[in-house]
Amino acid sequence: VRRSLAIRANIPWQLQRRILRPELRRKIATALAARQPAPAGCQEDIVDLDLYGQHLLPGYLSQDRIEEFRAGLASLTVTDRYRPDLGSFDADRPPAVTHVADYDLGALLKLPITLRIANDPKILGIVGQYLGCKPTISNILAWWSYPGHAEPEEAESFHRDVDEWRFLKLFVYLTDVDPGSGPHCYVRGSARSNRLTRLQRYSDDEVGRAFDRASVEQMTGRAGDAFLEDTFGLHKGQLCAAGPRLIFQVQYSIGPVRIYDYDTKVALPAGMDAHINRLYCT
Ligand SMILES: O=C(O)CCC(=O)C(=O)O
Repeated sequence: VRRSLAIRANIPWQLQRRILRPELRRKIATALAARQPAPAGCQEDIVDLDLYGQHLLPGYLSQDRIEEFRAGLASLTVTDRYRPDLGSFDADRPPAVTHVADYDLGALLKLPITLRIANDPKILGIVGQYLGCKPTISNILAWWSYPGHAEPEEAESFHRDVDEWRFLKLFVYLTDVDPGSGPHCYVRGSARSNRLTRLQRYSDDEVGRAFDRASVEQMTGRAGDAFLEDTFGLHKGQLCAAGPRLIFQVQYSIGPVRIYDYDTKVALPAGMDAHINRLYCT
């Protein structure tokens, strides 16, 4: 019974994964967004998000907030999302095989800064404008990427996320990210392109043949730099050649991403919107 319920719940998710033409996805998303609560106002010019799929927020987190976040994470352990059998370990002592390791969602939600950033009115304004409705926070992650590997694993190769009809991800660097520490990589304009829409991983050569080299953006930056990105566009987290990278991510969508379970919840902090936080707060 549990299995058939899970499959039934996944039908809307499976369906949206079959419609891969960006313009048709946009039309369906616009119709769905119109049935949701209206977004708050947006003060920012987001033409870059509409045209290229990215909006940069340099120096987004102040040094104090970076330190607060890093101090909160310091007492927590992480796990290898692809090798859960390795159990949890200290972030600065990863097993040699581990490429990426995540903080536990429950522990992350207990850090007040997590929901404070996720509910930043400036971010919510931009996201609401892009989605066409009041956003729903649909995933929250913080993870380390580690050096010491010759071959990319999973999201370290180009791919599209096909999670929901329309969504955006906020990426916040919590360490400096130079070319050796696995800068996030994005193909600007690809979220609106019909090229390479088959659901698979793509090599750098395939992307290089399909898109102009100048549109492939290497997101180096300082701790505190952030960007909003439509990751239906082609992207990857590159292999770290030298040092590790710590990143925080919040995903916003029209509704839930139906392959995630939303069992982990905390009390809704005072002043935060119940609809926006409905999947993570009671
Ligand atoms: O690690 C990265 O920069 C890429 C992450 C990614 O592929 C994603 O969040 O969808």
